[in-house]
Amino acid sequence: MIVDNRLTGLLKIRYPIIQGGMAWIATGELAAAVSEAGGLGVIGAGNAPADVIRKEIQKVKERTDKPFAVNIMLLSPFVDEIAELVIEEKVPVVTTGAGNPGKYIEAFKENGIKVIPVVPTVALAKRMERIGVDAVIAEGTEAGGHIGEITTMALVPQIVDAVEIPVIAAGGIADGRGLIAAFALGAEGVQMGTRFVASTECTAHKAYKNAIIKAGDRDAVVTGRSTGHPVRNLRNNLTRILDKMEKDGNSSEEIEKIAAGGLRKAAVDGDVDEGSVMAGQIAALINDIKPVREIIEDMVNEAKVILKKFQEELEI
Ligand code: TUI
Repeated sequence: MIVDNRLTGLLKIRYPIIQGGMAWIATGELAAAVSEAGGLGVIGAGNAPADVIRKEIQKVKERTDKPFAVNIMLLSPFVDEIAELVIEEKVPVVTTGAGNPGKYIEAFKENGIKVIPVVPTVALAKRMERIGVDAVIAEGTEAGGHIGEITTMALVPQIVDAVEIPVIAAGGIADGRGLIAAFALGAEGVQMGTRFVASTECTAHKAYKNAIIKAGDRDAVVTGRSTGHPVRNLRNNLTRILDKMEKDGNSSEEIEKIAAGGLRKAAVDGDVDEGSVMAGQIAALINDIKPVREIIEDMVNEAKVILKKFQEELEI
């Protein structure tokens, strides 16, 4: 089975399923597993320097000859050296997050790198198309981590109507129903983060994965709205402290000091009480940890069943 559309053609992948480029979580092991299973695996560069990410790229190249990507987090202090690294290592695809990748696009294009930015608004999607990106990821506010304000349901069709390039839906997608919904909105692919955290191959701490499994529908909360840096995390001691600091009118610098290093604390050390457990609203739908290949194949099979049922029900 293969999905034949513009996105799978562009990226040379079997299924239009892209893995989120999650800092501290999207390591070479996870990225290689997703690419080997027919999706697009993504290494999350986060705030790491180039020498750290070079090792993750080597891991992927050792494990698979299929295409993969590096996600460049544009707020990183190492963004320039990561941009040079992906060119040097001939990484086939770059996704970007948390900003406007404009100043790097020309160099990436010159080196044959496909560029796919995450966009939280229609305006940014249009701007990105104008400067020549290959596709956009329309990420709704349901997503985990650093987020925009518009829901996936409202954002995806608006961006689909505003641009000609392929649109990938992200935020709130974890199974075949989400895949079909995204395609119904006009997307040609999906990006999933939280679902892939709860996978066998993901190297995040067991406690982080279990926090996702245990999460209920109201547990993925947003902090930092008032300071202009909204981030979605699973509710814990840290989110309660950050909430209180915001209400007490602390400056964004003071709040950032408390939040800094929180993702490493949760994802690597397994401190899910005091650390930052970034996850999307769909965490509550995820009830098992399974191999990446199963996540992808179950999802595509579920999508096929949904379509068949609908076709049978549809009176023409
Ligand atoms: O980037 C993400 N998710 C992330 S990045 C991250 S690391 C971090 N941690 C704490 C604070 C800040 C960052 C954790 N999760 N998703 C993609 C994404 N990009 N969501 C929203 C955006 C975005 C926002 C504004 C993209 C572009 C943008 O442009 C603003 C502009 O410059 O026009």
